[in-house]
Amino acid sequence: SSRSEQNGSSHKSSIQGSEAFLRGVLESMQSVYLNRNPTAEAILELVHSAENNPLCYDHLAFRTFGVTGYGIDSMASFFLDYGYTRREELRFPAKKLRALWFSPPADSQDGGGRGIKGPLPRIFISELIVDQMSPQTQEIIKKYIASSGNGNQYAALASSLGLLTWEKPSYSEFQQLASESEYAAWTLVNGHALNHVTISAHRLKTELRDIKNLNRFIEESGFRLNSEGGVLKVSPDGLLLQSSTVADSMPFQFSDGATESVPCSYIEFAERLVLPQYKNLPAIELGNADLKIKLMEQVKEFHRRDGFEVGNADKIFESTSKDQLSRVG
Ligand code: OOG
Ligand code: NI
Repeated sequence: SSRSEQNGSSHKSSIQGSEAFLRGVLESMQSVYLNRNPTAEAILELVHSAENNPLCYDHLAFRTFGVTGYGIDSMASFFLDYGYTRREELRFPAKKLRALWFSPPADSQDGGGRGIKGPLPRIFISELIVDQMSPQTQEIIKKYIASSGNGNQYAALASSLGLLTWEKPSYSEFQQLASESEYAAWTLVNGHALNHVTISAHRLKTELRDIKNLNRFIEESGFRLNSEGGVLKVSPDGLLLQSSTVADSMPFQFSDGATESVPCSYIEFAERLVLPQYKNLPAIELGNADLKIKLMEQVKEFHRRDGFEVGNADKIFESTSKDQLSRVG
């Protein structure tokens, strides 16, 4: 049989070699994520059925401990090897975090499907600046990192298998980290697991392509959105709009036998508006609704606001915080 049949797709420019492997790894990371996070799974299903159209991912995000060899680079190396390009750095001094984002290979395929099978997403990887933590917290983080051996070289593998590369911590160690940095505590128990996937709102086809409608739809369907600094996070230029759910939580069995609920992952939504220099594409001026829709379809991702925004991200990090998880209503 032909290669495209073997891939389970009738797409004529079937995806080959390294890109197929990259997509396979992302699929595995996603299946770990969907198994652990029923809210994310339900929302993907809900938006997909409301749309009756394939949905695309804007980005995927990971967290790491910023200790030499274990930080952003440990996860980034996989994406760099598979054609991603390093982009801007973002700093969060109050949270003692930094992040980098990576854009997908320019020559990658559209994918022709939904989610991971669509256009390849951006990648957002952050790290805790461990040497700015208290000595106690640093000691715990370094102990678990040491227990992982060369685990730092297998961050992507661990993520796609849903495994921690280090031993399970005790509950008191988790609490010590949580008292100082909820990000640190999250990373200790979730490791390299996908922190969130982000639905690309502007690439939806129904009125849900407007993130305000999407947010209303999600809330009316009974899901809670992260309210930190307001549900809708807007960049200073007004062109990057983001929102996210409050993370699901899961029982975690600690090494001392205690089983306690810990935050897992969440799902995010992002709408990227058309950049001012492309605003005057004829579509906008014509006032002919049919023509406008047709021409708007000519607007490509590169015509839109790219990248991330510190002010938005700072609030989105709170999607796994105790404050948001324990919020009522
Ligand atoms: C990442 C939060 C920031 C974005 O898109 O700006 C973010 C995290 O919670 O690890 O996702
Ligand atoms: Ni994000």
